Amino acid sequence: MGNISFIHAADLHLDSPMVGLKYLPAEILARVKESTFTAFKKVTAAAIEREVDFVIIAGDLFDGEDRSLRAQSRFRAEMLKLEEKGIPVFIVHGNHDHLKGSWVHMEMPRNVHIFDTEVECKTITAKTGEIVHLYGFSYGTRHVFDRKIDDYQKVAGADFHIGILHGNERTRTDHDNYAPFSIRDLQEKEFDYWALGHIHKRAVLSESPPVVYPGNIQGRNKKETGRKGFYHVSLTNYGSEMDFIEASDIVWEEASIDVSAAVSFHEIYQLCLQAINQFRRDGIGTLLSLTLNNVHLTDELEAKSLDRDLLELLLEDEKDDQSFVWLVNLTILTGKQADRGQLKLEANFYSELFDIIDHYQVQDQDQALAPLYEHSLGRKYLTGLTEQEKRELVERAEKLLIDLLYHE
Ligand SMILES: [Mn+2]
Repeated sequence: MGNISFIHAADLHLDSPMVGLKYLPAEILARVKESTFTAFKKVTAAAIEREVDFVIIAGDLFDGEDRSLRAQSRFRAEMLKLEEKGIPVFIVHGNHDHLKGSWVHMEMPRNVHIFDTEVECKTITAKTGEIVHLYGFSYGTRHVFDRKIDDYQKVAGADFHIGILHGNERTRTDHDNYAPFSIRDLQEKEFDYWALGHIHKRAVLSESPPVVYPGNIQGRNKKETGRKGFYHVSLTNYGSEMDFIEASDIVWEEASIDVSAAVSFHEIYQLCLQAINQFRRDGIGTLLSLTLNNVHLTDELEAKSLDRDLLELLLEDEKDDQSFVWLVNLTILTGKQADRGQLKLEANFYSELFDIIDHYQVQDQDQALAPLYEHSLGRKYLTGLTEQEKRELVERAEKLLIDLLYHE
């Protein structure tokens, strides 16, 4: 019985602009901006080292529909490395890099096979002589809401059948419902593997056959936490084996620590250092959001230093460290952090408050920020906030409010 092995990656988002990070020190910012490429190099290096039969990339190779030339040329360089080793690459384009976008076209080497906008079947013969059918389609436009899954039809004559699909498993309501499908839809096709893309959080939706979102290869913001990477998959006639390989060069993390036992600035500082060092990993950069809960310093001078000096102190030696842990957020809370449900039970007032927060509109926020953004000096130096930054502002405001209100 033969077996085949391949790499399944998705959502490379090459040259992602990494918005909202301009305040990072130059060395770290440069590393973050390079990180999607660094991560992708790990994908191709693994393909070569593990001598796989082929590589699948399940959509969103490029972050923008204009596919920067820088991103294309660096992607092409990686493809050439694979061509030299005789490794074919099968690609579908997703909602981010759909085919209607306008970009300066850069020719890819012959080992690169790109699926067209209608579902089609491509054939490859593995090193062991096994014949593999791969099925997939690329997004012709940004918004594809059709049930493309209905167009996937098994074509006889292969030892293995692999579906490639950039789309949304329909219960995942927090994502755009592109090319929706259910797990049952996929299982009914009786393929041997489903290589999915679109959802950036890694998830194995089914084991047999494997239905897999590998997640993106490099986190792009603080919502995309944890180690990111791709799968090395082996299929035999008896089943499958999957090996997750980390690709991320920069990892986003979040943590909160209870500092109620600390009685001095120095003790809190030590606890922070401890937390930071727990995240330090050799050769990997970490961007950490840290929350301190139950801060109670009675000495006024020490308490003031928390706001004024702690962050700066914690960042001091990080920028020169290859394995840095950089605090992108330090939230200092004095009260207990109770959750919404618990607070609502305690007083009606909280239900009302959360209602107001949930219905807080963009125009309210713009109005609140107007004195800053319409100030003659402010206007000159400030760039607008992204949707995500606006949401974060509201989240942080909620935390602060609760902290102040809930103070014992
Ligand atoms: Mn994506």
